Amino acid sequence: MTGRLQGRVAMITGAGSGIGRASAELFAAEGAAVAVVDLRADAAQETADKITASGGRALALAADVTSAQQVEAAVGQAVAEFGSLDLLYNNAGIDSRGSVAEATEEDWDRCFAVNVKGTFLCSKAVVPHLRDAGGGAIVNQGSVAGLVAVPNFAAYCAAKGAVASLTRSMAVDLAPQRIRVNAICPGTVFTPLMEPMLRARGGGDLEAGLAKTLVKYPIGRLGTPEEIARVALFLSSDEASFMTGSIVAADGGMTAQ
Ligand code: NAI
Ligand code: 1HS
Repeated sequence: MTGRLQGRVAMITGAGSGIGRASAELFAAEGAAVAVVDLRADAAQETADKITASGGRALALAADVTSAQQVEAAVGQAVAEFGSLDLLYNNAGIDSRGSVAEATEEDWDRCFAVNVKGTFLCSKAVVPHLRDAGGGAIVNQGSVAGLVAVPNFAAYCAAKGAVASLTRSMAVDLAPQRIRVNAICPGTVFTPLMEPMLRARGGGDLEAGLAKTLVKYPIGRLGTPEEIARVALFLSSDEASFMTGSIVAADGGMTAQ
């Protein structure tokens, strides 16, 4: 199917890599003009170049989602380029390893700044434009770690739990303005974010770390960025018109056990 986002304008954060890049490419292939936001300007540009090379519309924007000023500037540039905004995918995130005893205050603050405050700041900056457009959809990036405990991920589990709570709160507050808000909770997807964690879990051996992780997944494999992108596409599209406040696991059965 194509054209599910025809005529829409989407902003995707953390779109220079992994799930965000796959989503930007898919949204563009489905007809959206995409504002590709990332902390790393070169990575954002690479994603935007891939989209334009395939005949899509994209604008690369360098911004740190933890900075209100940078987020507002990026949103302003996106609206100046594309004329409006209909969709936001709050995908930018970082992990944070360690139990409460091991994690530092800096780990905790940075984890919450990117995953939670970033979601808040981007939503705050985008909502007036969605309102102007007559409504829209926001997808927040949660994690299975926000639904169940993942050992030695204390700050990350807490931050992704907060993203799920924030999603419900936003859904209720923004429903009268015809803005739907849902969250995706992916299980492990092999991206640059996860590789160090998998290696550490295997005592430095990636294959051993993968084997220890796979036992948690009834489906017998990890996810792919494209599989999560397809969930984000569905939640962003009119096909999900009766969904808001939903926390959707996309995890190969990991949290079903
Ligand atoms: P990734 O590391 O491949 O990509 C994340 C992108 O976000 C990078 O390009 C990075 O530069 C950007 N970014 C980081 N901090 C930023 C900031 N302050 N402002 C703007 N951009 C920033 O990560 P991946 O795996 O694609 O993860 C994307 C999201 O999915 C994250 O929220 C992550 O927590 C979540 N997630 C990932 C899972 C996985 O197994 N890979 C599983 C569940 C959730
Ligand atoms: C980083 C991402 O949100 C996944 S949390 C780790 C889940 S598990 O596969 O190690 O149980």
